Amino acid sequence: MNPRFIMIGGFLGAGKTTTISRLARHYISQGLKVGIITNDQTTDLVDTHSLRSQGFDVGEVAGACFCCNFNELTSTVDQISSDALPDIFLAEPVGSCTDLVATVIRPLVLVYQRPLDVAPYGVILKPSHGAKILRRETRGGFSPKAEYIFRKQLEEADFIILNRIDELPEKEANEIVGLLEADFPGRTIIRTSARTGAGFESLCEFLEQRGLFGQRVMDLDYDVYAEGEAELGWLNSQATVTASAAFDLDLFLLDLIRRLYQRLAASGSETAHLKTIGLVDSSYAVANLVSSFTEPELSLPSNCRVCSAHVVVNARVAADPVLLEAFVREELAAACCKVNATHVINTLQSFRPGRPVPTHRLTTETV
Ligand SMILES: Nc1nc2c(ncn2[C@@H]2O[C@H](COP(=O)(O)OP(=O)(O)OP(=O)(O)O)[C@@H](O)[C@H]2O)c(=O)[nH]1
Ligand SMILES: [Mg+2]
Repeated sequence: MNPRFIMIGGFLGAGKTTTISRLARHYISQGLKVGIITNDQTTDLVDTHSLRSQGFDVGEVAGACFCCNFNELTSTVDQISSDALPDIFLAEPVGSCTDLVATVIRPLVLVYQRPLDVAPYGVILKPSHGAKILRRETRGGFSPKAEYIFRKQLEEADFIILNRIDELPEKEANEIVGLLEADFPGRTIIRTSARTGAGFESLCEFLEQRGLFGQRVMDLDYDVYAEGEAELGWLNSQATVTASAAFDLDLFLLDLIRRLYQRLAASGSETAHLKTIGLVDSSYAVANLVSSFTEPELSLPSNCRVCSAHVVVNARVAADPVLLEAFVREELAAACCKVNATHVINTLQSFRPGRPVPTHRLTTETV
């Protein structure tokens, strides 16, 4: 049997990594071998560290999105396959990318030499920003160009995953489903919680389907897409934090995210996803913020007191990257000061994503 290739899309902070981690655990518990492929515009990706810390076999495509770095995607598939061929690949594209059917799924089917059994393409809807965008609220949130990307991501989906139902009142979930049905008629919508596992039976069932999937090639205005992506400041950084007395790693990360949350809120910058991981030997903790109007949270606690940790910060925020860098440098210093720690920033990249130039773009309607 050819390996199954499951790509899970969705906007920044929608829950892709959490969903992929849960799917990986599910498939592994069935005795299947799973390979995960992460993707980012640059190195030091929190998701890669987080998934590897959970024990998964992870290959990372760094430096550009899957579509612009297609050959790196296929060589990562080859690398993961070199020991033993996985039964299932789980792939997470960059959350500001769209046009993935034409630039990733169809080239995997039509150009790549290794036969893959490509699953229906599911896109996760993030309720915090999604509800505003679907309701066409003009207040708060992102610019129209970033919203264009959000909508285009949903348009090309074979099915839409409404995530975070654990915290979404049923009335609001029903409203979002109604708005999705009006804007994207005919799409199956699956309600899930990647946190609790609710709805995952239906998700796994849908992912098992075979047929005419991955066919929704779209008209896309690459100028608007590029400008929408470039409105985001992107920052990846990795630091070593050291103290003479042990400090609580979870509280440290949460304090750092809270500080950044306050700085970004004060500057009126909308957060797409702010995430940080603290790594110590075999323990790790992750803290996140997924919008300016939700609370920072500790998504994966370590329950550890430590004297030293590697701390990786990833920020995707509608803000000038220079400002973002200043905030991260200042608030990391302040968070360290609070626990009487010193720190060294080992790497830091902050930039606006460049114009997407796909390696392939296959727009014919059928195979
Ligand atoms: N309450 C709740 N939180 C969730 C759920 N799924 C994800 N989250 C949280 O949402 C945040 C973002 O989740 P990720 O899985 O990192 O999102 P992502 O789509 O991979 O984000 P990017 O890779 O940055 O685009 C984390 O704090 C998760 O713990 C869910 O079903 N319920
Ligand atoms: Mg992720």
